[in-house]
Amino acid sequence: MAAFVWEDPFLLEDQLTEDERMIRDAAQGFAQGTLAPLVEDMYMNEGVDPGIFKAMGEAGMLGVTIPEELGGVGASYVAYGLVAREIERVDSGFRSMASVQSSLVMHPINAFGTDAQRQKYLPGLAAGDLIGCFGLTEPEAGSDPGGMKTRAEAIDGGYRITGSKMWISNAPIADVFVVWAKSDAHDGRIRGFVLEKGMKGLSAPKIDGKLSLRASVTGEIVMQGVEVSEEALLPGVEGLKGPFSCLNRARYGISWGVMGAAEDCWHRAHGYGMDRKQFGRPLAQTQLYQKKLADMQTEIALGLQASLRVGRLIDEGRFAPEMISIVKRNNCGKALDIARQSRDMHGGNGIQIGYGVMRHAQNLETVNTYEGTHDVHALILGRAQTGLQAFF
Ligand code: TGC
Ligand code: FAD
Repeated sequence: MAAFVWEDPFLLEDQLTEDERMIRDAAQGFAQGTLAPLVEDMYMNEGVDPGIFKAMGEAGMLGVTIPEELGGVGASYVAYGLVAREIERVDSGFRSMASVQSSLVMHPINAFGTDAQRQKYLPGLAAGDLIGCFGLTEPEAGSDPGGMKTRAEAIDGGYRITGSKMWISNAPIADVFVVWAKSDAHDGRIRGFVLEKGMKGLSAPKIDGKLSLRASVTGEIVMQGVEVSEEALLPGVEGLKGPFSCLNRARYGISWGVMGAAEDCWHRAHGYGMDRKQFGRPLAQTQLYQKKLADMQTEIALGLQASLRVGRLIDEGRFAPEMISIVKRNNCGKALDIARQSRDMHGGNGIQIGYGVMRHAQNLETVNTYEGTHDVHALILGRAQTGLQAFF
């Protein structure tokens, strides 16, 4: 019989390769050493610091799955998930910055771009010298991106792009904008374009007043007849499968990331309950408190195991998007429940920034909503098992 490791009930550690453990250890060192000291100030003051991208780049946190010759790390999707878990253990906003850069900007340029686009953008994005954003959502097209209004009209030698994108992570500080538009030159099909900061007619105002994900800057993308040459088009994909295949990767990373945030909330609740005494004994010596810790441990162990399985299937080229819907939906919903529960278990102290748990809970409200809401992923899974479309 083996000893039970309460922090790692199914011995996830044993299931990782040596390379994966090395990348995870580097991510943990970076997240705890560089990001953790910044988080309270960034969160309280809605800090915006492009230098964080540079630090992430230097630490090898950007483009984990992108080939080394293009500046990336050339590692597995499991390694990418482990990095997301360590960064989000500190804050979902920091993970958001990194996963947009890696999965939503570097991936489409690598997978659907030309050699010239890869050489031009990927090394700078991997180093954090360039910051990227991904514009799919619009004010009137969120869960239903097929309803987008942004248009690319054909002009001599290129395109003129008009429209606006809403709720775009990194946009106010971005140098590189991957945007999706219906292209008149391609029978109205959705195409991807790479725009650059400073182009005439392009702006990205910051969205103020967020009560969640405050360490990650969010903005609009306003395109008033932005004229680009043919070189801005991502030639390798058309239709919604372009943005969705980027989302597959980002959603998968989120499924690991939120488990990192949940683990932080669980460990904080555990530590708090061991220290804090009421009625003459530690809170952790009460049945209700222990039941809550057991629930957290169970959901996290199951969630991590599921993400690891999906990661292995991605690495083997055997994944289906619905698998990712299961882990994105389950792990986000469970992490949000765990963060709210941990906040409650901390009593009054739980609302204080210094205890971290309410910040995680507020962040996870967003993570449960973006990249496909909890309910939209239920509809994807419902469609897969009934063959019946329930979106409309
Ligand atoms: P549907 O008819 O289902 O599909 C249209 C075409 O797309 C293909 N497809 C996929 N391809 C690859 N991967 C997937 N996951 C795919 N899902 C669909 C599909 O095969 C089809 O291809 P084709 O060749 O036949 O045209 O499209 P629909 O319009 O009915 O879609 C319904 C629905 C709800 C599934 C979809 O619209 C959806 O997922 N909505 C959620 C929107 C969303 O996730 N937005 C995310 C915006 S980005 C973001 O939030 C970033 S936050 C990042 C951060 O800060 O960390
Ligand atoms: P809606 O689609 O209007 O949904 C509202 C509610 O209705 C939800 O509960 C939803 O589940 C429900 N609903 C919708 N359709 C149905 C249906 N058919 N049946 C039943 N219920 C339904 N987008 C980007 O493109 N790039 C980014 O970088 C990005 N970053 C973001 C950062 C933040 C901080 C936030 C908050 C959002 C970000 N988003 C980004 C946008 C995000 O993806 C959308 O908010 C999300 O897809 C939901 O769209 P919506 O907000 O328009 O909500």
